[in-house]
Amino acid sequence: MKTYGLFIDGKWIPSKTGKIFETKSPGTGEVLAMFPQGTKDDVIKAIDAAEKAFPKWKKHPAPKRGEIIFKAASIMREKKDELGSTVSQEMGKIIAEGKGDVQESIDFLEYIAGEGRRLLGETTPSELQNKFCMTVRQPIGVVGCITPWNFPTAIPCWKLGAALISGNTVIFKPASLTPLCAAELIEIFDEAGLPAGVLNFVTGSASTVGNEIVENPRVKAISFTGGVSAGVDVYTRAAKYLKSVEVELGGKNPQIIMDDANTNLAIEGVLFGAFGSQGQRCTATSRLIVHEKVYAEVIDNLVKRTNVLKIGDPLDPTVNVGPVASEDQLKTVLNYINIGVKEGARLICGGKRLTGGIYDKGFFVQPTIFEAKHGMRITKEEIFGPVLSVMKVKNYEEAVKIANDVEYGLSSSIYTKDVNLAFRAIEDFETGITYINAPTIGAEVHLPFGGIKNTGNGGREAGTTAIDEFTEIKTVFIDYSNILQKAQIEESSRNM
Ligand code: UN1
Repeated sequence: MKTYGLFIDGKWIPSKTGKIFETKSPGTGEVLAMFPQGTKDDVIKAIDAAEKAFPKWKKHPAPKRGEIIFKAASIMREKKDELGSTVSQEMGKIIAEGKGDVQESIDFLEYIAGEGRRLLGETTPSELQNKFCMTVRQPIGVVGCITPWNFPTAIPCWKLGAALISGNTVIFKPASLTPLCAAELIEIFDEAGLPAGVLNFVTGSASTVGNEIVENPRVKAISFTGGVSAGVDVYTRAAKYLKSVEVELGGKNPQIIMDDANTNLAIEGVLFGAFGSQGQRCTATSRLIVHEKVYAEVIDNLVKRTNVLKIGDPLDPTVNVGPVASEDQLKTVLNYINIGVKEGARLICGGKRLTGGIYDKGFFVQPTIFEAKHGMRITKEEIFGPVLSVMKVKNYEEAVKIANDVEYGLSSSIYTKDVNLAFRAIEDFETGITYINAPTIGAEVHLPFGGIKNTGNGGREAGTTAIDEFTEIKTVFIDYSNILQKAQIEESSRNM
């Protein structure tokens, strides 16, 4: 059993207290590795190292920074299977999705490595003669990246890749459920040749490690992905120091099936969207809104297809659904199933924890479907598990009204062959991401990712927007006229 340290100033070191915690497989309960319970002092040490490394890293030309990130991507490519298995073992998503998580990491690192040759600013004309105007991007300094367990390699790579290419040095705190995936990333960045102190890794609790990252004024920007209440807490506490903060939070993502849709395709889509990664994606489909004309047919087929999904060991390639990520997660999901039943939603599929044999060792819950009425808690609150609420509607207008009547706004989907309706949906859905004839999951790294309403605070990760949260814009005026030129001052009064 390996006991990891903290990674500070280019070295793996133990935490001062010597306290450790275990990371376990949610499928088998097996302990996979041990990690230090980091302290406030550990974070301060990491900040010292990151501050010391910053001036040199900032001066390291961005394309050269890109070469290191590109190298990390190619090492990751070689280790894709191994790392994909770690993702599945530690987080519980099935192996195809574990490898997908790693592929998304590789894709993003390759994409953002190229950003080293762009990091674009603007040039514009001046209102005065012989004067040149432009903007350049500069790194912010020491930044904090706090990541969730549901995409244990991809989301860290979105944040670390964008922070590093922009020239920042980083304090990285992974979720305590998936530190092993994170540690393997650190080893890869180290092997790729990242200089000491540029990327520092501190494991431990949100209340100690996370708190110090958020509250220490020397950490200039925070990138956080997680739940809404934690996100609000991070955002408000960091506000005291006027830190730049980007939070990516929850979702209650709807898929609409219209009466003209290819219903088989739509059902395949919702199975993947609702039960992929056991519904533990911010983008998971948790509401299915179906036109009354195809409702009976959709329900019938959906239930048939859900009932044959194979639930089990996420490393078994024939398995469709793995365990949920933790005992807490299991409790939350079962609690919501209970709430649904009590609210009077009709349970039409699943609804139980699986027991007996291998199931006793892990946190396995059946993919669950309710026929629900809009307004019930299960149709409004983020469950983050394999629970789908299906609702019947008369027409498109009613569907959109229900789709939008939640606090979140991350992803949405509509299945229709009507091109006019598809374009109306793009305009009408109150979400940051909309899919036409595809499920609510499956974002690609070269496009912006994020949401509106309580899903975030306005930023977008990935895509051309990835570097926005990690760069300051400097506006530059270069006057080559050899005279004092005055902007905004009328010609006639230019005599001073
Ligand atoms: C998340 O759900 O937290 O859209 C991130 C997707 C992924 C990213 C999701 N590629 O499914």
